[in-house]
Amino acid sequence: MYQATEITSFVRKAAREAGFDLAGVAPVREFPELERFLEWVAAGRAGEMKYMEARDQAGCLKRASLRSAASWARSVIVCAINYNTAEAYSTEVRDPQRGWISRYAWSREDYHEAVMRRLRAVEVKLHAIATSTEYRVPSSEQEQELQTRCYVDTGPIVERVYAKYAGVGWIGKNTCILNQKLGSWLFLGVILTSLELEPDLPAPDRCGSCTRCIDACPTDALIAPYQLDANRCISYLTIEKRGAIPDEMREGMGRHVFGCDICQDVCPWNRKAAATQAPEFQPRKGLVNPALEWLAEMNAGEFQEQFRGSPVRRAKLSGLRRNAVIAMGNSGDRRFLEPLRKLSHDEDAVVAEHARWAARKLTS
Ligand code: B12
Ligand code: SF4
Ligand code: SF4
Repeated sequence: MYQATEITSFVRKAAREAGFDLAGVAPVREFPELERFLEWVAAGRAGEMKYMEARDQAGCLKRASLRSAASWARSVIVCAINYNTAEAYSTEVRDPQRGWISRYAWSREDYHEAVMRRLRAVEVKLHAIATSTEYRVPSSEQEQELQTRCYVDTGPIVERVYAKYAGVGWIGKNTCILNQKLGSWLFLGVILTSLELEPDLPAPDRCGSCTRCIDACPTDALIAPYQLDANRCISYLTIEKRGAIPDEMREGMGRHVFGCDICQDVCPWNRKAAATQAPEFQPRKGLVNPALEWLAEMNAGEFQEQFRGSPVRRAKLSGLRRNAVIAMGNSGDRRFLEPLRKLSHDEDAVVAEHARWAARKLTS
């Protein structure tokens, strides 16, 4: 007898045992928010993130539907883990010589690995239970083998939409998944499965009339409630964007060197967010408010050493140094003029050009 309810409760328990704070199940559907994804890509909001625009053989956007990428999938198990640590907001530092780094990125381990490890633990247990004699699943497709696939970020799926329908949280006006008890400092991970599990109810929207995130965004990236233009988002500019940052965006970036947390810092649902004890998410030495000059002058060897197994590697050395140089220009601290003059002749042309901009900014 196929006991969807029991297997679903078992999965939830397995997720808790693996260290997740939340888990739920969404059915595979063509949810209305996925239409928004099509509009978002068509409007060019993905910037240079070409992987967001990958298409299948029929020319359809892979991420917009699981139909082509995983036609066998019937349910999506969405797991979430709190990564909040007991540190002050990155932008609270007074010292102008220090930068702002988003809290997800100062972690000891890259979240892709930390979350994937836990997903795999759940996946193994799911396989064990689904094939045990007690629960053996007589699937509608005549005992076909159970299929599963785990993703953290890289799969052809808009994770937040499934998180909403799995009851993990609602999609806030800042576009992040927010949970009523835990807030939004959450990483998501998904397990696609061929099992028809019992779905959860979608989480209701609790943003109400609040617009704090939209009002606080320094670069007006939240162009409307629930709509983010990545081209204007500091997170995109500091992490994903290669080469030069458009001139008009540089000032608004403040002293951000990797990622941005402002639209979550201001969210009332994060006021009481608990801090995690998970060792992987505790900050690396020197990374909460890192010294800007240290980052700007970093060489390839130091970068490898300092950021081994860290999400910061994504920006690459050139991107991180470029970001640090912009932050120096935005610091208002003229002690940076001397190092910036040297950096204006850097062998990395991107760093050199941004250093000239920063020096001009400090003297203007
Ligand atoms: C590309 C990407 C980015 C891009 C684009 C962000 C974005 N908002 O799309 C950039 C680089 C900017 C980014 C930044 C961040 N990211 Co990111 N990112 C992703 C990734 C890989 C894909 C996201 C995606 O598909 N975007 C597509 C657009 C269309 O989605 P959307 O803007 O969220 O819009 C949705 C809704 O708002 C809704 N919608 C849109 N319009 C409307 C209108 C109305 C009226 C309504 C009701 C709904 C609605 O539909 C859309 C979905 O189709 C996911 C992982 C994944 N595979 O899903 C991680 C992910 C979303 N990122 C994550 C994180 C942690 C971050 C940052 C916090 C990191 C940081 N500190 O810098 C910031 C947060 C910035 C922000 N406010 O979103 C987490 C989010 C966890 C959470 N609690 O929500 C994810 C899920 C990664 C993970 N596995 O944990 N990210
Ligand atoms: S991450 Fe920063 S730049 Fe991006 S939408 Fe939020 S506040 Fe704006
Ligand atoms: S700041 Fe307000 S509008 Fe923005 S996500 Fe939080 S509750 Fe929603």
